Amino acid sequence: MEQKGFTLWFTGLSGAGKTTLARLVEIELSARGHKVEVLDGDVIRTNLSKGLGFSKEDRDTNIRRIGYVCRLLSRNGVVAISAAISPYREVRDEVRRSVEQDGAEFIEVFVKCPIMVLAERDVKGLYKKALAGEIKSFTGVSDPYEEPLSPHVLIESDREPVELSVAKIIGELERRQLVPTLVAGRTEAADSFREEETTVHFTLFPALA
Ligand code: ADX
Repeated sequence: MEQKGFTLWFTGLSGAGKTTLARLVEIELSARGHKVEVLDGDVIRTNLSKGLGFSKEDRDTNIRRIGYVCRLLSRNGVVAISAAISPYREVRDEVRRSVEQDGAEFIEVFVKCPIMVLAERDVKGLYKKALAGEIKSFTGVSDPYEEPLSPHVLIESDREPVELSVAKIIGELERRQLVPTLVAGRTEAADSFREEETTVHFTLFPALA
């Protein structure tokens, strides 16, 4: 079966879990035979968007660049996964339209987590600094975050185990027939591997099978 490219677009505050989920979904989709590329905000800002800051203009430029790469990948059969805050609705919608223009699907995943929980966890120590006024224009503290109005998948990362979040995302992709559904742990791709007597591990979470 030829794999269809598409764009899986995570959006949410810093620390909400976008990168973790993107990486887990990447592993799962790779195991099901897809070519996958993750475009992570923190990483992109060290290369493709190096030098950009956090003004609205720079964030929009960052998102347009990531969106453009997602578009190119998606139309060439690759699963493009974006994990950037992408705080502005209008630019997210612009990217969605450009991906769809080329005939690929764009699936928006909102990783929702209350700011109080994020500030409490503060894995990178940035919320403390932002709340103390040491970082200006910090998303959710002193800079806007526009929640998606109707995301395709809603993840409440402070309330659900990560396995459930991954299952919800994979479930949405299966429902759209973008990824093969596992039947008792088997897929078409898996069967063809078996014919070649190769052992492969298909899923990260057997409970999904
Ligand atoms: S976006 O707004 O342009 O989509 P992006 O996802 O690339 O943001 O980068 C966000 C990351 O940059 C955060 O996870 C955090 O580590 C870091 N960061 C540094 N300064 C800020 C800031 N002012 N607002 C948000 N994130 C910041």
